[in-house]
Amino acid sequence: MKKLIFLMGVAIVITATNACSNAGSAKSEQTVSTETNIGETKATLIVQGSCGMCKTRIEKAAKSVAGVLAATWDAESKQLELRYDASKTAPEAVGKVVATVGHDTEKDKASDDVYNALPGCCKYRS
Ligand SMILES: [Cu+2]
Repeated sequence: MKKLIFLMGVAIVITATNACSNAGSAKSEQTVSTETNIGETKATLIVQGSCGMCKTRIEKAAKSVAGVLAATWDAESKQLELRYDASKTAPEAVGKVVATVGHDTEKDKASDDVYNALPGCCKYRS
């Protein structure tokens, strides 16, 4: 474990060193972070849900939003990982749509009517 932390430290130092040495010179080198490609941005939303049916419903709703390139929800972590075109949509807009199909997000809550209509296995509110 200590070795791993040490290696991570070394990696950070190397990254920092590269950033410095690149600053003045290599103009042709793109400084694209691992989180963002051109026209594609990543974000993670916390979305409440419980089962595989929830996963299908949440991902379908997220992908229905124009500009969303990929959406993957994990039942255990409750994380909805999004890849989207930031010029077309934003995570907040996706969260609103996900809430309309019955799943609470950090900012938007599903209406009681929609929530109560979910199948029993999908009830996540305690
Ligand atoms: Cu479910």
